[in-house]
Order: sequence, then structure tokens, then C-alpha cells
Amino acid sequence: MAEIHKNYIGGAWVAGADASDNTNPAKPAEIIGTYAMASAADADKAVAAARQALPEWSNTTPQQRHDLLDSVGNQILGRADEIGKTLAREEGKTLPEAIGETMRAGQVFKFFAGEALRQSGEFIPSVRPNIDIEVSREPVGVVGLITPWNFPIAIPAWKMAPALAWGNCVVLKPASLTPASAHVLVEILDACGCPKGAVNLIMGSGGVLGEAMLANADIDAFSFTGSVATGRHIAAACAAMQTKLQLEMGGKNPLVVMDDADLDIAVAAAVNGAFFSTGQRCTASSRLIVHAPIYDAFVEATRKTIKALKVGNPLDAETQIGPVISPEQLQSNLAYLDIAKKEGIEVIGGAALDHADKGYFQNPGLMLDTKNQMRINREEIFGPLASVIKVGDFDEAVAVANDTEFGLSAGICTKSLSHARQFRKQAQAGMVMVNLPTAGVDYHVAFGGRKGSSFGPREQGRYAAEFYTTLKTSYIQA
Ligand code: UN1
Repeated sequence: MAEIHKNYIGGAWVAGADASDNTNPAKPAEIIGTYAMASAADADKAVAAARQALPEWSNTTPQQRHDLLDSVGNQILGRADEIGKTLAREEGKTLPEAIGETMRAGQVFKFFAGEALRQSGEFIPSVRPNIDIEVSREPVGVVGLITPWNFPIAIPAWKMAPALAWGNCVVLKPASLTPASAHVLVEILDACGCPKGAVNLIMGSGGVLGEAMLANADIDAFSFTGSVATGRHIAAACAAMQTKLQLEMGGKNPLVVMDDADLDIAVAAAVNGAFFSTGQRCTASSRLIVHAPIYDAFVEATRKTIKALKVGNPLDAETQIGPVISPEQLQSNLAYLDIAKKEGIEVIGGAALDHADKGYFQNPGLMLDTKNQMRINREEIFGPLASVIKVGDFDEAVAVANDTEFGLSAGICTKSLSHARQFRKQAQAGMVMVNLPTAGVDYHVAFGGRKGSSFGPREQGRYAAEFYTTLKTSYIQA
């Protein structure tokens, strides 16, 4: 029998109630490995193990926490090629994208190793005599992390590293489609001497494990990245239990192209933002809002670039776009194309590809001359599809960009300092990009959005302290 990759609870590798095969979306017959599926009881054990480890881990010195995170970061960086290959095989992004994501995970650990040393408080004189005030930060406690399949190592890393840096214990539930990358990450934590129970990994169904975690009052805070529907469900459960919450959900990110843009930069930003990582990024540039005078030239140049993109096996050196994650996702993408066609929209590309390996391949697709009110421009598609919307002037571009229930990232391509400045001020989004794709973010600064995209404090950089610590204000009378 094939080896089963186990859950990690209280520092021990433990079998689950069941197991499932992790397959390659580029070659569904290829099994990457068999992964344990934890039960609801395992989830409770993982939470209990984290709770038990908390007094010791939260009282380690900043040096101890730094050293653990730093060596985890070094290990990840040293094994980036090998881990990236596993990631590409289970998720489907290209090998350079997968290695890049793995490096990002390593850099995140190194960054938060430094943050463990930089923790500080405030000393404030009281308004009353002979009293001093100290405002300090303490760990939140046990944090539940639920992560998506599209960044299967970077997102677990950017939730786990700050949690550990500031003395919290963790229960991680990675997406059931991509357990291998999270498993490797936890193996590295174990090998680097992470204390028993400080990190726990439970793999398997979100319905079973997510619900068990939500019902467990011993989890002090939840950080979730995934769909809007699941996020709202988690929010309702957390509100009822007064559990601290951070949500990162969908996007319908606008990329505005003004007629004063450098056309090459604009096309490169649009193609990268919309189609790289197979468009499976919450930061994807899915609405290309194009100023009428440059519309025809932009569409023509983008059409040429898309036609030349090589869709194929992520491990092949010439591949630029890997497969879609699953047959269900592919069907959903194709259904959106049908919706567009029924509305009379012309579509360039977008067809599913017949492939010898029966992978879930789809050509990148561009929907032309769409209206912002159409369903394809309201809902997140999460595939290699983008739409183009023509606008008459800058003010209309901004109005269309902001006319969405989401607000994660917004971009503009322009050579005008004034347009760039106005757009940065007016965009209702957590992140603004000038002459760049809406996707592709740094690891050391705040990440997150507004409106329906996000809820709670930002992730990443030192801003992550808002979520992973809680304030204490102490009054001391001498
Ligand atoms: C990026 O664009 O570099 O799930 C990161 C997502 C985001 C991460 C995007 N949380 O797509």
C-alpha cells in the first residue's frame, strides 16, 4: 500500500479517519501522494494540543521564536526547486511560478523571524500623578487557519509565520485539493524543532474540519482565505462566539488602461494580471477598463499576445499557463463563457483543450466590449478569463472600476502623473497598482482589501500584528 501522509497533532504524525489521493490537474491519472483525512474528533485533538502548548510557546524568548522561523525560512529557500515542483504538480501553476511562490514562503518566514525580535510597546505618562502606563502586545492564543488551494504554500506561510512570531499556537487546515505543499511546510517546522503542539496540521474536508473548528470555543481567532460564501459563513459563526476574525475573499479587480499609457506596459500588465497562474488569483485583473481612443490598439495587441501564450504541462519549460485546478472549476469557467456568449459578447479564445493527458486545460479567453452590469463583470470567475469594458474618459474609468461589490486590488496604466495620483486617491481598494498588474504582491507590506473582499485587520508585514496580537494597557502606580 502507498504511504499515507499523516496529520500532525501535538507533535506526532497521526493517521486520519480516511485518506484520499492528491492528483495532478495536468495529468489526473498521476497520483502525487495519498493524504490522511482528519475527522472532527482529530480537529478537536489538534485544538487541544495547541491549547496545551500555548503557555510554553507564548513564553519563549523572541530569540527562540526568531531562530525557529529563521531556520524554517532557510530550509524552504534551500529546497525551493524541489518543493516548487511538488506545488506545480498538485496545483498546476508553472514551475517558475511555483518556485517563486515557494521562495515567497521562505522569505515570509525570514521576515517574521525578524519581526519576533522587533516587538515593542509604548510607555505613556498617565494624566494622573505618580502613575505610568504601558501598552503592550500579547499573543491572541490559539489561531485556526483555513487556507485555499491557489497559493498552497505561500498563504499557509503568511498566516503561520506571524502567528508563531508573536507567540500563538496554530491549527492549520489546508485546502483538500492541495495538501502536499502544506504537509512539506509542517515537516520542515517539525524538523527545525518546533515545540509539540505549537503547530498542528489537519487535512481533509472543509465541511467536516472547518465546522469542527468553528464549533470549538478553544480557538481564539480565525484567519481564512477563500470564497465569499464560506467567508460569510465563518463570519456568522465567529460573530456568535465573539471569535476574532480575518477574512480574505474574492476580487473583481479592475485594471484601467488610459490612452496615455505605454501600450506594451499595459498589455503586459493585463496579460500577466488576467492569465498568469491560470487566472486563479483573488488579485487577478479580471476587468480591463480601456479608454476609447486606445481600445482597438489594446485589444489587437492583447489578442496577439494571448494567441502566442503556451498552455500546457506546468513542468514543461515552454509552458506559460498551466491547467485549471479541477474539472468542476473548468466547467464553471466554461459556463461563464456561455453566459457571455448568450449576452452577445464576442470571445477571443477561452475554449477547453483536448490534451493527451486529459488535464483540465483551457485557453486564456478575452470577452470583448462588455458592460460592467453584466453578470460576468459582477461575479468572480477564478479562471483564465477576463473582460474588456470601453470607457469614454478618466472619470468614467474610475466610476466603473469602483462599481463592484469587491475592493481588493485596482490598477491603472498611464504615463500621466495626475491620472495616477487621482486613481490612487479614488480607487476603493486595499491595494493600488500603477503600471503593474493588479496581482503579484510583495511579502513585507500589508495585504488585503475593502468592501466584500476582506474583513478584519490586514495580513502580512508588521500590520499583521493587529490580528495576531491583542493589546494590554497596564497602569502602574509607584
Ligand atoms: C498575489 O497576487 O501575489 O488568494 C497574491 C489569492 C491572494 C494572494 C494573491 N490571497 O489569490
